[in-house]
Amino acid sequence: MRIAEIHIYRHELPVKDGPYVMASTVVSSLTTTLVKLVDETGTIGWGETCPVGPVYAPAHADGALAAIREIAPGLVGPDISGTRAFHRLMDRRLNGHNYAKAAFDIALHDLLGKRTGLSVAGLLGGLMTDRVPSYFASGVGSPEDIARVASEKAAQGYRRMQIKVGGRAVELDIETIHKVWEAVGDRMRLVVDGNRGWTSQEALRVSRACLDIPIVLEQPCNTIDEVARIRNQLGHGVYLDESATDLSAVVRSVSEGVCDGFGMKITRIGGLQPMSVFRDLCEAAALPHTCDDSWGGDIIAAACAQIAATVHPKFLEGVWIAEPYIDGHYDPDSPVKIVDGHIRVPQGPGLGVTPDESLFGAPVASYQ
Ligand code: 0XW
Ligand code: MG
Repeated sequence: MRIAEIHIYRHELPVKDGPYVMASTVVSSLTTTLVKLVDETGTIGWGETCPVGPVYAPAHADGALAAIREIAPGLVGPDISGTRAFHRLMDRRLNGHNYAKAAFDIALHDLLGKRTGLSVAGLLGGLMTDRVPSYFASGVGSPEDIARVASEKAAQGYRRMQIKVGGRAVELDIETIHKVWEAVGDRMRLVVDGNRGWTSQEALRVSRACLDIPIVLEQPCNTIDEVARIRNQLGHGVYLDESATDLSAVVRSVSEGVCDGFGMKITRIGGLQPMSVFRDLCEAAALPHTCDDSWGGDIIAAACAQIAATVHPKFLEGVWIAEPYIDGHYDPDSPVKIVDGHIRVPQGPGLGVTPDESLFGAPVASYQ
């Protein structure tokens, strides 16, 4: 197959009831970048990438657009023999910048699904389920507020919650963890996400102060080395998120036994093709993981649900999508929604969503 046209769009996603606060960043509105591929038969595929501001990860919205502009001209015309070959083609245009390549990768999977009549989950190995568990992620907030949110989310059907901490006195983080545990107990699995915000000593301190509470610590410190230094002294399991920057970081973390699982984002690892390799590595190592992204609308949400549906349920920690923080949907007919703490995998070929592209205005760049 050959790509005949590429169109790039940008769209603003204001944070509902914002801002959204994490240890290292406060965001009120996110700029998402959408990629529309059209092949020689006129079949269309959509992709998306939406960094959650410029500080959360080494990624930002203008960087995504610049990288997409660098790559796009080389994708129009050549024969695309498969998804791995497509990545090699992108790698010859630009070194790194996984989060931009992911938008093209997602669009190619959508397009291939539409050409073949298969869902993206079908292309990536096949559905294990048609309904995947979501999890709720709070922002950093007062112990009382987060405990109240936790009770509400448990009542709404969520079975897992991520509590954001970091960027403030650890005493407040410790109090928040205790208050949430008192409020919901075993009704939800609790993950405490430091978003790189604690020092090794602070992470140790929190773990010791919460020894009787069954939490997992997600990305407590900035680097793999900082986590490795205290790993054997922690009383809790550790998941890596931001530090699992690519497949080689994942292989290193697994082989060195640095973590017990991962929070993983499709765009960070480069798209659905590397995400499916990551899924298989985790299953081989018997490590659980999420299927998330940092932010984005229905295209990203559909991609997360499609890959998550292919993960063995015993290793699927949950799927985070930004839907609770966004007003409206790209696809009015098949919106990707969380109902009772779960997401129904979109039906139909490809991603199973068709955006109303009038929402995005005129393309910011086109190639043919
Ligand atoms: C909760 N998330 C999946 C959404 C935000 O992008 C941060 C992220 C995380 O786990 O760090
Ligand atoms: Mg995280």
